[in-house]
Amino acid sequence: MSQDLFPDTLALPGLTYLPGFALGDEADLVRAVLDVAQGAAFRRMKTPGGREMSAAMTNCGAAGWVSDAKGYRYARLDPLSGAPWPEMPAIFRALAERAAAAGGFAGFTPDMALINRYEPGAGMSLHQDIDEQDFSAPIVSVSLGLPAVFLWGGLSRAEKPARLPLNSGDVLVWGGVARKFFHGIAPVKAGAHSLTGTARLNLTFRRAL
Ligand code: MD6
Ligand code: FE
Repeated sequence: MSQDLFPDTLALPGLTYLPGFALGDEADLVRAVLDVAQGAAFRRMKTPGGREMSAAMTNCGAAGWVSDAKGYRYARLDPLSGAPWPEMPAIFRALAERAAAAGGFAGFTPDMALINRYEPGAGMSLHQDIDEQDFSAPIVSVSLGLPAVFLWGGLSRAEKPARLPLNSGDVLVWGGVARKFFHGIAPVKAGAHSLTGTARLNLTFRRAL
């Protein structure tokens, strides 16, 4: 269709928006998040500056993203338990690979997923994802539960971000020229969702190691 009022993908340079791409998998994905959290609990990490982040996090796969007084990094062991992070659920990997292909990154296989949980009022200030080894790999981001507004900046923190509303089941694939763009999440508004209750969950699949 040449004039599609409701495109099922929207591509900005380096960012592909796949609305509803994960809708059929929502319930299984939420169950898998709860499984991961049984092995590696959600926790609110501290920034290197000593502030507690408002989103709670956990990880699965070969490494986990961690933040503490020593800085931001990927760690093969969960600092809370001293054990490896839970394995990545098969449904996570399958979805991430399908979405990456839909976003122009066929062949991407994530080695880990960072899972963020936002309760109302929690958000994430503008940041770059630059702790990974391989910037040729994209990031695949899956939203579940309460809606949120994604803030989409540029290569400098000073650029005023665009605001992209995200709903449960929406997927972003992100890489190439935009791989190091600043981005964030506006404070999540209170609400209720049948699968996640009062929370928004976000999965970001990465090639970290
Ligand atoms: C979030 N996401 O949606 C936070 N980073 O909860 C991110 O920080 C993010 O969605 C890189 C690529 C996609 C993302
Ligand atoms: Fe990020």
